[in-house]
Amino acid sequence: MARFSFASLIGHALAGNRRWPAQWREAAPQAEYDVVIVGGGGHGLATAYYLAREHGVRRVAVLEKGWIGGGNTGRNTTIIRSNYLWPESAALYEHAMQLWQGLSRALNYNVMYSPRGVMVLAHNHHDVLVGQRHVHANRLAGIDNEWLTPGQVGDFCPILNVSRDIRYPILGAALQRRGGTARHDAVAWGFARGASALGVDIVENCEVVGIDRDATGAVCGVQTTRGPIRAPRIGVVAAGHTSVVMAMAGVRMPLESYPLQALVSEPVKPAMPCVVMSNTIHAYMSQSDKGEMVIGAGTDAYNSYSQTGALHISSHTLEAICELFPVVRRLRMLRNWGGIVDVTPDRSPVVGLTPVAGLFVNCGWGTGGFKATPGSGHVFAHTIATGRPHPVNAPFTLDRFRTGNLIDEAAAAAVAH
Ligand code: FAD
Ligand code: PYC
Repeated sequence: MARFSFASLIGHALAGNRRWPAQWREAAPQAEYDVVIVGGGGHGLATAYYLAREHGVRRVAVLEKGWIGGGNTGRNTTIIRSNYLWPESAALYEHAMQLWQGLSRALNYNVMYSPRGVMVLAHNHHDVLVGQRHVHANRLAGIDNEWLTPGQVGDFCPILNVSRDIRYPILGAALQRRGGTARHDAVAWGFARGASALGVDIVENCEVVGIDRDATGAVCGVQTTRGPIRAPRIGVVAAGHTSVVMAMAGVRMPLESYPLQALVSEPVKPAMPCVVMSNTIHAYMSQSDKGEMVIGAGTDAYNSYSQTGALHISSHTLEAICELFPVVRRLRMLRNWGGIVDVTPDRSPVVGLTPVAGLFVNCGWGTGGFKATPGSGHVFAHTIATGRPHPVNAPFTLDRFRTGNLIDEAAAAAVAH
């Protein structure tokens, strides 16, 4: 019988969702599993789903300290795109893009994937050069991306102010037409329901507070607020808190945590046909299916674990948004919140093995991991099930910070620079 935890319902209410959560089976923790996943965000749930579906590993527990999807998964601005610069990243995000296209059907759950086009604006000569370089690199890698003149930008998004005499004039834009959005909480619920139906235990209100290692140094279980659990394989997918969890196994991570915030307006009739991003001025906008303008800001300047964010950051974003989209000036903002993102030195994720046997890590997605959710779960499940990386995540090792094989995506990673 399906049961819903009180925390789930409160969480959904706080997040402003009026729809009842999907029917996954919330389980009590067992004493032993084949795999424990630490973190019930989209990436952790997707990993569990693909472990069960593609690798037949069904004695899996997803341990979540709060409610599923209550971390960055339920707090992001839902932009999906694969227009990253380097071939390794383009392959990773394109792998996810391919899965997004059939995800609702695969999960039998509408994740509301909407490829309405993502436009990245250029406001100065440097932006134009960087944007055009991305367009060329993407096309060489077989990924759609095209350069638009200011006039074409205005045609694609009529509510944008393309006048030359504004503070942040638009000199052109890169457009990925297959880019778009999906409904974030539906992604968590869809993967949770799919995993649960395959026998995965999803345990909410269960914080991992320790990682146990045996005499050989390999992991052998976790300590949680709901008791100890034995498992020979542990996947850490705890965005924002990865360093804290990995330290429990004695592994030091090259990560910094920052608050990143977003806002939504009161709902209005459809006015915004696409997604518009401005990396230079840290302002992003799309319109949700409920009618809210979904607006994203930049990261705070200082490290923190606070799920809010500094007021001057969102004020700056709203000033820029009002100049770019004069039509929204009189809209009232309904909600403002923050998430905690963990950022690596090269702004690319780490998905793979660790120096500790049986311990795997998936982290460092920074400000841009929502778009990767299905692809990340898919390749991480492969890595955990086989003990080897999938070809797509093979370059995203922890070891690259020792060898120097960095994948520098600072210019493509939206707000993480
Ligand atoms: P999360 O959803 O954060 O899940 C990690 C889970 O681990 C959490 O639920 C947490 O409670 C749990 N956890 C932590 N510690 C423990 C523990 N000790 N024990 C048990 N559980 C634990 N990405 C995009 O691609 N496009 C965007 O437009 C975009 N916009 C963003 C806007 C904002 C405001 C924010 C904050 C992020 C944005 N992102 C975006 C980034 C994206 O949200 C994240 O990269 C992605 O959701 C990470 O998913 P996850 O499943 O790894 O993490
Ligand atoms: O990764 O596209 C992105 C993004 C936009 C805003 C935050 N992240």
